[in-house]
Amino acid sequence: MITLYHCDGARSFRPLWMLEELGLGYELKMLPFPPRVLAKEYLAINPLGTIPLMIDGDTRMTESSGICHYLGTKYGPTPLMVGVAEPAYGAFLNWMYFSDATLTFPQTLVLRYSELEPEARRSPQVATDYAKWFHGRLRAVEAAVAAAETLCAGRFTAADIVIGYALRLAGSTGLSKDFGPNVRAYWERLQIREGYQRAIAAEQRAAVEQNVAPWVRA
Ligand SMILES: N[C@@H](CCC(=O)N[C@@H](CS)C(=O)NCC(=O)O)C(=O)O
Repeated sequence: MITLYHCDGARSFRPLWMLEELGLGYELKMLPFPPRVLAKEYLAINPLGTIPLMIDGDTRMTESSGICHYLGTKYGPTPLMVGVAEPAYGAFLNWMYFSDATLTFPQTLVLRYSELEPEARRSPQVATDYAKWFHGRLRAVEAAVAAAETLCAGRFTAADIVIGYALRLAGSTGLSKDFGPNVRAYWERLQIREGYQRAIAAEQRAAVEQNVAPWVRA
């Protein structure tokens, strides 16, 4: 059985959504955010203290987009993956890496320096600079979905899951208000997918069952 450690609304939502799209069985373990502070026992399982952590037999992974890639290749074949023989293979891989390194990273700086740090360490300058950086990087998505329903390969793939999560996060960092029209419409399309809605429901159900309160903003 695959085990996924998750916090409400965190990057671990990527593999959760992927698991739902694939229809795989899994155990979802909810933690309060940040686990490094509020669930210190978690450090014994994952010394990084970050989520996600996915355990599948002897395999342990902590990179959200990498876990989606792993699940798709290990438990496929599935149209969610783009194969090496397909023309969109390079574009697919680029979106997979872009999702966290380029599109989520600046958002974490916005979140950290506008909300997570104690008041004295907050920095409106950093938050503003990285919000601009995020919107600059988002231009790639705005262009990609200008004339297409999905990012690549002419179908919904794991690339849409990992980029879709960055758009979900933008909703909670206040950055989604400046989405361009194509990104806005694309994000609306993603949210009506049954797999997305099942993942949201699983997240909410697990939080209630495990009595883990959602993350409350300062
Ligand atoms: N590159 C990693 C980043 C993992 C990460 O930083 N996760 C955040 C939550 S979204 C976290 O655990 N933050 C709490 C902390 O750093 O203590 C990924 O894509 O999964």
